[in-house]
Amino acid sequence: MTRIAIDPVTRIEGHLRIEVEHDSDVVQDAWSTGTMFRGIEQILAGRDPRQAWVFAQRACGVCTHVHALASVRAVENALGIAIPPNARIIRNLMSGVQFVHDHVIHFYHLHALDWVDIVAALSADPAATASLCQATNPGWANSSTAYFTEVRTRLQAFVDSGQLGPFAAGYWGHPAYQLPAEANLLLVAHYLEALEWQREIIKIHAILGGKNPHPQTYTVGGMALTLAPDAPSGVNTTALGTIGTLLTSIQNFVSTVLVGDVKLLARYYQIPWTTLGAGPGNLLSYGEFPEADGASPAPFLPAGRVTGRDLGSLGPVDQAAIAETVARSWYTYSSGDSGARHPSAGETTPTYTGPQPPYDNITTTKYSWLKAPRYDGAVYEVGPLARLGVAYAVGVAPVRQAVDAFLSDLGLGQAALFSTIGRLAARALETQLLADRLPTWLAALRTNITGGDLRIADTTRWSPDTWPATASGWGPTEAPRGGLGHWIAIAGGSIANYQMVVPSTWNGSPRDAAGALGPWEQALVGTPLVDPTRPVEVLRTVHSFDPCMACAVHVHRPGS
Ligand code: NFE
Ligand code: MG
Repeated sequence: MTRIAIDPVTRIEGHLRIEVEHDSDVVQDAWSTGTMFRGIEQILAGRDPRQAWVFAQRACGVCTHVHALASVRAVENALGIAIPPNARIIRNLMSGVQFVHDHVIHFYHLHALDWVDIVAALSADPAATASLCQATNPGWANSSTAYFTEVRTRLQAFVDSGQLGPFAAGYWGHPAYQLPAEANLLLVAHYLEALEWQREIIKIHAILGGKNPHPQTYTVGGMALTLAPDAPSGVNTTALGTIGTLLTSIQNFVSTVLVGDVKLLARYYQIPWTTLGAGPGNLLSYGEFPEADGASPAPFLPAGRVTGRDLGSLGPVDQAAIAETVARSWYTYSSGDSGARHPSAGETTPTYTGPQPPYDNITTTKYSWLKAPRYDGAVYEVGPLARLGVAYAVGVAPVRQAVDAFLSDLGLGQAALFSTIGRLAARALETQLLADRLPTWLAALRTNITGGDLRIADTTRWSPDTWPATASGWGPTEAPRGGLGHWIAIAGGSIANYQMVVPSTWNGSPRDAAGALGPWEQALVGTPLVDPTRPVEVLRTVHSFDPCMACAVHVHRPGS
């Protein structure tokens, strides 16, 4: 047995160490370590619940607003506030755009280089790359030989300069890279195009939220925005027109470039990557994008659970069944045990017990700043694969069509979804489903405004005088990386307890009190390593979950 550690894992947000033990070049065991402490939950204690979202969304600058959304929902749930339809639609638009933006950046800028060999792209034939582009991304304008000649020249100049920047220290030339040179050049070209594109489309957040990251227009009870066709600023006719134009750009790029590229990559890597990286095979989604109002509005992507890698299975989500253990995490509970604790009774008491640097070979009982969230004691994966798996199980027609078409295109069965490539495919298909859905939400907003419904927030319970002495609630949302929940307890008008259970805590969790490995850890076991000194295969599977440790890393206390 030999141990290797990747520390830090790069092309993620935050600080992650992955350690694996391999034998005969196959991973036998794995440890996922969040290496910095999270402190937002303590910062929130004692504050005004109406302010919580402003602090909470600073959890992360990558999933830029989802903590604000979960936070206002938690307070609204605790105080029994129903938001008006326009606020619901604007929140959907903000979240939908966040998903699309985040997923595209993940594929091209955080994940592609695990599959795309930058140096090999230099030997591509531009004319053959143009043909490949026309077949992969039909109708996309940048598909000429001259264009790919120019991209190759730009890339060559970059490599010749020795200033590789984001391309430095890659495993270039590694035998696990399986793309032909032309596919490498095509994906490098789209890496660069996606950089330009993302900067434009996220202007929707600037229009609806004032800025990005960390939009400023959330409020408990709705949104704090001017809303009227002829308003001098805010959401007026001009703004709606601009959003519409940007949504068209989103649809074009996603359907033509992103989905084509992910299919191309999946075709070349389906052997062996549709049989590796499975994870726990249990999927959980809170559901998101409510398309109606009232107490239990039907979401576009439904809530539910799938178990045992079986899309025929379907169970409900009851938040009472969620609990976190800290047996292997650097926390203690005041009760002295480290077993299952529902988030409403959660405690965040950091207790670092080593190891000390250089941390070689995890031998300590506790090895992560992430807690271990479980549902009914079982390990669940959250994220795009979970959302689409649950939506498939529920029978959501566009999801079934998209998933079935993808699988039949590649000649794959449903089992292939539970894999590293399955996770990439689910993320790309979800991006397309949302890109196609966003215009319907904009149209609904336009109809409301034109029809004279300008309500954007319910302020009847704004004053703490109207609140009960104590109240508690939870705010679920789906963030790009998966199910996100905030739990709040209010007493005397202030926050008595605040707990956040984030997607990357589910997926990146360490072992629990029962010894069960977290999803990343499980997904790594069984992975063959072509060259253990350059473990690109480990990165492929960990990155396929799109880790964000920043959601687990906000306060670094010197000495802790
Ligand atoms: Ni910081 Fe996040 C998302 C949340 S955590 S990126 O998506 O919530 O995984
Ligand atoms: Mg937490």
